[in-house]
Amino acid sequence: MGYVKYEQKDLVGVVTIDREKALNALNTEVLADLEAVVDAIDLGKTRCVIITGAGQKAFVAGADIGAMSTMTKEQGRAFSKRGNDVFRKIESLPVPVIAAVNGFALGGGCELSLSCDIRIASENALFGQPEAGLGITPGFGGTQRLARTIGVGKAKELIYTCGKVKAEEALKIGLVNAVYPADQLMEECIKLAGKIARNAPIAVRQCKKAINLGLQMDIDSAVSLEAELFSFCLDTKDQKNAMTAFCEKRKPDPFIN
Ligand code: CO8
Repeated sequence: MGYVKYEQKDLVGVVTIDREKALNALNTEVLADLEAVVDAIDLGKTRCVIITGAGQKAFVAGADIGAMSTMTKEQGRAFSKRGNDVFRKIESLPVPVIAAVNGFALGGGCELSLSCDIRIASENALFGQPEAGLGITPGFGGTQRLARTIGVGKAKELIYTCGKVKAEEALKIGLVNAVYPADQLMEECIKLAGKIARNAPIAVRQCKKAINLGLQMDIDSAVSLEAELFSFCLDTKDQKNAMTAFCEKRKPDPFIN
């Protein structure tokens, strides 16, 4: 797992993509390491995950262009599938995932951030999908997740023009939830993760499931899924703890996993 580090900070897991000399660009080895680290997360003691890039300059500057430059169609298909499988795994983690975008988030880097639940950026972050300028399409879900995140019109504009989006604009178009000075980014992401981790862990997981799965469904099926997950929560120790405390006008006991 040489290219990806993991640190457990109480209930929060911090994943760092660490290939700094190539601005954390994703090649097959980095993707394999990322998958191994994600697979190894102990969900019994983790309520939120943060993904970031090593160094001050880049979150992830894209898929590895050198590696892609000589790929055959079959190798390209396999590489795209590899990235998509890992990103789907991240998107489907039962706990929320925050992208702490600490610099360039281009191509595959922007796509990685889009597979996370929430994006928080440093002031020097730069987003974009430069693929059309390199003679390819986005290949790790960018055409789909960017359109779902910021709307079809703006996503098409960015993808067709290879436009770059600075942090402040990313905030305006809803690509990120907040922007902080670089030296405060991790601290703020840990704070946000802490707010998530303080809530009932079973409920938070069901909320993520309801949003992610529900958005793929028609509205009737989606609200019915929500009702299922809501009623599932009614039978949990977390709900008994929190609602009993409310009725007794006291704080709930800390939620335990
Ligand atoms: N791939 C490989 N190496 C990279 C990449 C990358 N995406 N980005 C940066 N690097 C390397 C550079 O080659 C350089 O290496 P070296 O020191 O050995 O020359 C090192 O990182 C530092 O980069 P720079 O010297 O270029 O740093 P600058 O500060 O001058 O520029 C930039 C920073 C603007 C980020 C510049 O490096 C750049 O433009 N990088 C490429 C960004 C890009 O186009 N990314 C999108 C790639 S396409 C993609 O991600 C497709 C995803 C879907 C794949 C599906 C597969 C089928």
